[in-house]
Amino acid sequence: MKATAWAPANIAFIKYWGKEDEELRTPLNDSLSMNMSGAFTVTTVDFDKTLKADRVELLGGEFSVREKERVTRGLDRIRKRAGCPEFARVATHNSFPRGAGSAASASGFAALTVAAFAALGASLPEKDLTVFARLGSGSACRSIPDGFVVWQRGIDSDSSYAYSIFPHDYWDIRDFLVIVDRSMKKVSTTDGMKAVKTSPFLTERLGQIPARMDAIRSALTDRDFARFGEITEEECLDMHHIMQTQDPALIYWSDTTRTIMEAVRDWRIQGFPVYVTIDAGPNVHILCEGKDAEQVREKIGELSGIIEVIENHPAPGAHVIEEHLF
Ligand code: 2P0
Repeated sequence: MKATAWAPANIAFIKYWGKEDEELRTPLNDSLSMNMSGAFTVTTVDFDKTLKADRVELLGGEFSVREKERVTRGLDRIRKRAGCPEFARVATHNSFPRGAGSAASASGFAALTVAAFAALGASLPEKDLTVFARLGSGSACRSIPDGFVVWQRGIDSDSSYAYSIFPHDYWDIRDFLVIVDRSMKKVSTTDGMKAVKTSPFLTERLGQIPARMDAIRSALTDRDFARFGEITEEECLDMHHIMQTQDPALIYWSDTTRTIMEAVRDWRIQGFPVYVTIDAGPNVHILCEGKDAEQVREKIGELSGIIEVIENHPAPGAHVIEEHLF
């Protein structure tokens, strides 16, 4: 009744910002992401009939009451599906700071879903696993399939699932996650997204997403990095424009965020094919191709105000591993 899973965080190139249904966490639009090799969660789940309640533990940190309840609700859904009445002991370890954008809930719910079903001996199709992960945290569904992943909006819960479009070894894109602030954000993504419809620009954004999805898929198919980077930056700025024009406005960038965005633009003018994307926080993802990684690493080393850099290449999706946390 015990199993452990590894799950990557993922970085979205076409972003999820806004829900169709708050409870089901179905999104307003399709999104597209890449799994991150260096930012991941390992979770062990043990269903134990001697327990009187779930015991949920974050190694090297502390879950809030709200986070623990969210994990318990996730376990309840899994218990119901697998027909198991037992409570579980859960231990989780993250390889990266929890305030790093939305990454921890994505890898966290992907790892929890895969570990819990494995502990119960239930083998679900990948599609169903992505739906269960999505119910815990929307972006978590994208951390289950391999490599480069699309989460389709769908028309209901069952049709809003994620699938791989290219495996992790398809293209050596590097994502340098530049941490400029380790603290937890003041407004959670779940709360921030609730106000999305107050932005007067949302309808326009949603109208542009299908063409942007087609364009980025064809840039990936052609391995056209400049095209891929342009679409990624355009999309990042568009999502932050929505955030900044919501009521109340959500401004996640810090001065260091802006300085890094400008530095990357300068590097591009100097001839380096390098682009940025930013999630719901001040940290910056700097993207380049593997062949340029060494030079970009050096350039990042010259920036000031940086706490930590996590270098990522495309990673496999969530999977069971043999080594348990307890
Ligand atoms: C994304 N984000 O596509 C975007 C970019 C944040 C900015 O997915 O409420 O933490 O748990 O479904 O999954 C953050 O969303 O939100 C997110 P919930 P989640 O990666």
